[in-house]
Amino acid sequence: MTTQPTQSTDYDAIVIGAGPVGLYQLHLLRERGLSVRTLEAGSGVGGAWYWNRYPGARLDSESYTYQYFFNQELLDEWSWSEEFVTQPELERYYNFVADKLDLRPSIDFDTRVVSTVFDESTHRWTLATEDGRAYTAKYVVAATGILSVPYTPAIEGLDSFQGRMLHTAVWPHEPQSFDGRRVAVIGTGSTGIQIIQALGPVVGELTVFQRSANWATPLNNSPISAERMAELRAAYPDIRDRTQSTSQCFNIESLTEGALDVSEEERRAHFEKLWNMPGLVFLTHNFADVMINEEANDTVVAYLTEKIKQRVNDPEVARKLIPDHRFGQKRPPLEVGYYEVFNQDNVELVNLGEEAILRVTATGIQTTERHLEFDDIILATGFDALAGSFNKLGIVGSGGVALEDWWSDGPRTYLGLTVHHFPNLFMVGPQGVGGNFPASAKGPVDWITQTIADAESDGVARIEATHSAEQEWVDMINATLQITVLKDAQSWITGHNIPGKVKTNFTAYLMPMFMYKDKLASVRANGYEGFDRQ
Ligand code: N01
Repeated sequence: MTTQPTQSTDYDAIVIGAGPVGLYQLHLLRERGLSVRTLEAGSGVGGAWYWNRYPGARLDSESYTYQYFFNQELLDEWSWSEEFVTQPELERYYNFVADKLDLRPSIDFDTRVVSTVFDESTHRWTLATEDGRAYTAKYVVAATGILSVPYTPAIEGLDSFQGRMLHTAVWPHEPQSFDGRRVAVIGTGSTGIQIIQALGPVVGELTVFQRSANWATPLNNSPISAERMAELRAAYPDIRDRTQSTSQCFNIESLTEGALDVSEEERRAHFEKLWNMPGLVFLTHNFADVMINEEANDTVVAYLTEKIKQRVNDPEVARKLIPDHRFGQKRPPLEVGYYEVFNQDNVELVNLGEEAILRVTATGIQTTERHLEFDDIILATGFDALAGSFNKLGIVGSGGVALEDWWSDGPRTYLGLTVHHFPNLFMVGPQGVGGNFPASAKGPVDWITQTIADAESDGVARIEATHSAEQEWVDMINATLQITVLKDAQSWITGHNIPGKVKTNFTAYLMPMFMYKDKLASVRANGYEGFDRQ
């Protein structure tokens, strides 16, 4: 559904993006009585869950931990069909929320922001859209998501392919059949793994081009019966509290003891338990030291290596599927029968480290060894993550400073929400929110709302992070990285997925989320410490 702007294009606040974070932000600011407009590039709500509609797209947080908890009617009237629901159900959920809260009249769909410029004399932002419209607002909240700019690698000849070429992050709305077809999938991150296991049983032939293997662990999904749904509903207050008090905003916490503090038998018993539990538990319910102690991490790696070898029939294929990075250095995907797909006669795994892609041709892919013919090539090659989502908005702040230039050494933020030189601009961006994203974003979005409300009631024309507060935050982010196994990670979180993107400043807040929320509260309690308010 498309809503064209019909009224004034001057607002108190503009929210960019109608995904899980943007919808909540729009609702809160509207409730505070501000005039708010949301600008959304897609034709519908849901953000990531609007765009990523490839076969097999599914949550890896428990559905009922990913939902909104702030509104009782939403909780009462929505039921989940599975522990981890698929994209269509989640897209329906965000449509249900948008209708229930009557958000749609405040959203301009098919509206892609291409420039966001601060006016020093009025302290207001002017936003321009791809189709030439303009909006002005005192405040801008960029809720564009951290994984929203699809990345297409510069492979020679990509445009010359005469078959069907698809990118998972901009998947067509029309049903796509793969029955009996010869399909290539490039990329084996969370997305690639989900689509490979979904297509494995239906395609004629499947060739998987893998640059890096991944430590995928079982999703252990199950349907939610009426009885289970009733139990969950009764437990919602506890679930809500846990998602607001655990390190990663999941429903579960890490152990307190380290992997090396227990006997080998106890360690193995815990790993077996995790193997049979639903969800991201190898990250969220593992020993306390797995992400900070390489020896502890090695014990997880050894356990998961054994599992891959047990599940893949051909030892040579199993060897290719065993990653050469530490557990958790890339976000671990969850799988349902992924490894067994490679036991099928019609599936081939091409390890790009041993057989590189030279070019795409009109009929297929030329590697260093041979030419392979395909009907379809699927790019599951991920995103220009984190900074990429914000650099795309053409943000130019105070003194004509462009965000892209200010971030030439990587993201610089204060609290993962604001940037020096960019007054009255908030973003749910790098160096802040993480883990179970909507749950983790709740506190920061509440904080942004309160900060704007306080600025309004205090008669503040502009609020801007100071340079020193920002530098301190960046230093803390970079120092924290050094104590974790992520320090030599190669992933979208470090920019290694894209040639030339790796920068000095790290992108993620790695401390427990409850500490982050405490920090936000103390900044406000101390009169917006670290901000210049005029
Ligand atoms: O993207 P990715 P994603 N030639 O960057 C490969 C979330 N998510 O869309 O690892 C060949 O992880 C690249 O190789 P390498 C989740 O947070 C959640 O899969 O860079 N291959 C990699 O294998 C996730 O982490 C769900 O060496 C190339 C793949 O493409 C994040 O989104 C589902 C290449 C990209 O993997 C991103 O996941 C899906 C090239 N030139 C995603 N360039 C849930 O379950 C890149 N690759 C909720």
